[in-house]
Amino acid sequence: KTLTGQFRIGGMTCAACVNGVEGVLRKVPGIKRAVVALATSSGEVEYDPNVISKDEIITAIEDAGFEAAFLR
Ligand code: 9UX
Repeated sequence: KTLTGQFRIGGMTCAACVNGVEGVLRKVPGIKRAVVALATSSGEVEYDPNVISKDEIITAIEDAGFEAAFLR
């Protein structure tokens, strides 16, 4: 099973931030795909809800030093 979640990600100011957030997310177990956009301060994540929750994805983003909120 795969779900798609969209997140608002605050605090990214350059392309390296984007790469950093994507790199962190892609290493998290249960996350299958992560695409982060600087222009919209957002990211889309495909994940296995049996392995990781939306709240845990937000925590992973925050642990990387950015602000995160669930969009839908
Ligand atoms: Mo860019 Mo982000 O220089 O934490 S990597 S500001």
